[in-house]
Amino acid sequence: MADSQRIAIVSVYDKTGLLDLAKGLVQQNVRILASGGTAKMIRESGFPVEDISAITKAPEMLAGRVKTLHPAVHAGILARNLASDEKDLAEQNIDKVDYVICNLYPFKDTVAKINVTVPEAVEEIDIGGVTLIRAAAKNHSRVTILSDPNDYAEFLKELEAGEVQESSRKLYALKAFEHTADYDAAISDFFRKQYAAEGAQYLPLRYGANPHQKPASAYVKEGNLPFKVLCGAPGYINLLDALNSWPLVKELKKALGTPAAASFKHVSPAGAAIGLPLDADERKVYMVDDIPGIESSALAQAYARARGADRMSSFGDMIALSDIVDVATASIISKEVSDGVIAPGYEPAALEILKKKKGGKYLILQMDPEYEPSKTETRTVYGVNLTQGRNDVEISPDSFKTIITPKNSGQLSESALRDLTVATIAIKYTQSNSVCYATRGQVVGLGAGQQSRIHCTRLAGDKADNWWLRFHPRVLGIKWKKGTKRPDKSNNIDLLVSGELPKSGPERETFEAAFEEVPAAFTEEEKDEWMSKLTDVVVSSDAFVGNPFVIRLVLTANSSGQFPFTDNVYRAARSGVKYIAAPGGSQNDGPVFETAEKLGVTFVEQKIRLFHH
Ligand code: 93A
Repeated sequence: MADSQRIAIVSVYDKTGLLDLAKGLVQQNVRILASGGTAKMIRESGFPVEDISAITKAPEMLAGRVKTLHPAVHAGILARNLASDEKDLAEQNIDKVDYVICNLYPFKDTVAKINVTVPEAVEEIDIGGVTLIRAAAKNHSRVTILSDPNDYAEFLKELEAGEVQESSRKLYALKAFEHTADYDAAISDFFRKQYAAEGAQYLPLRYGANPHQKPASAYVKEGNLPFKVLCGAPGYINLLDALNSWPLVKELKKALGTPAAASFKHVSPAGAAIGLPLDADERKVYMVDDIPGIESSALAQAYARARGADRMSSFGDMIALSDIVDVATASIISKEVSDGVIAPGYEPAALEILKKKKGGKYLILQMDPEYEPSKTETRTVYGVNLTQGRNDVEISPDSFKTIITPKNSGQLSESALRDLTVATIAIKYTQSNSVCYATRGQVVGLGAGQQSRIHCTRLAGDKADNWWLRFHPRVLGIKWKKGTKRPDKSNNIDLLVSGELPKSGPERETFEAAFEEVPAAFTEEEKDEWMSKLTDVVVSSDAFVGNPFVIRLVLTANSSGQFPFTDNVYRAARSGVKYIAAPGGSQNDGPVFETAEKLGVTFVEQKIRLFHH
């Protein structure tokens, strides 16, 4: 064999374009060595080809399980242009391989067949081909690896022109590594479903976000899932809620040192709170005045507040609790319509209470409190992988040190720092845009997922107003008809305080039927008068409140010389807001700060943008 003759190893399952490739290689005087079926097809077409055994001196064995696995092949591929490698090859009489053309057994197609067995799948696990591809890709500084028949034509063009360029070899190597990685992922995916302990590393789900979105599952690639299912069967959205609400309560507890709770719906909090004692009105408004032991359970107080913030939105919630669940907390949950709970543990009696919910199907997840997710996260959207560093920024009372207005003011009060921490950690786990109003250690209004910030501010502000109107003596004094259920009470109170109550018609009649004495609708004056009593509310925003100034200024700056779109500050102030925390840096900062100053609102620059999707 002349030293100069280049060698190609060809071993392809998908034989598309094989004969054109062989023809091109022959024209360039490349020696072709091929595995059984590949060699046969080339030979039958009249092109010169040798079997791999010409260099291995060993036949294909084990019904094809060993075809190319041999030092004569792999040393030929892996050898570098180093004297020591050349010496090793010469001692073993092995020639260098220049080109490897290989594609793999169709594992994915095989396992996609209905009722495929493990032995059938096993036979489709390509070993030798993967080894060829990885070896050639590893040594791409010298060797060209073609793993995709679509690349043959371009490869031959380069070959005809002289030699395959380094830049091409690099791209082919990348493609080869992606190919084997994808292949291995398909194999582990198949065996995870077959062999992984169900509920430990892998959890099949009935369906995804909607019943037609099948199959669905939750899994980790290493170790076990960080939670155990103690009762019920989680749905896809339950897990989205659980895995967003758990870090919220964990961070809240870490930041403020108090048990924390969150009530989630559709991957945003309806409420979140820390455990602060409840006064008599709060116990009534949050419908927990009959819960034994609540006065001594900070966790129960936290959930009462989280659930009480927006009872309409919390209907059917996924609950996250930072601490071991006690009987008082479980007793509140047992009375509410809820889908599930995630917590680091459960007292036995509390677990018994929860297991009785929903006819024994209530979802109870036990979270490993020590679990730390990896620093990067990846998701696939419409077939495209998106990857980012996890948002592991820590929010604490120290995050609110940069006070912009009023100028020369001292440190914020402890309660302001506490509430800003609650509101800001809540928005860290809220679908953007988001704006959160908080007071008394709890969320009282949260605007999530609005494309316009002012709509978030209004939505959250309206919710905060509704929350506060629920403390109005007229609401506290409501006399319900006997047998009125908790959700109906919440709905009717919401109709009353939101101003959505129709004057007449069937909805009005249903409303009236719930009461012993029908409460009068609130007049605007009554509302205003009551709202004026709400003070010391804080607001946190996940991004600039003055954004996007430039576009708006150009389009709509008014002739009075006043800057418009300080609207967020004006709206917040109407709901008793005394503190606003938001990232600064918008070109509209100046007017926003001036407006805050004018309205007696303390503006704190919280420097980190907290978009969440
Ligand atoms: O069973 S294998 O893993 N053992 C091997 O040594 C081996 N070498 C190449 N399968 C092996 N191959 C694969 O055979 C290639 O990846 C290719 O998909 C297929 C080509 O076989 P044939 O040339 O006999 O059609």
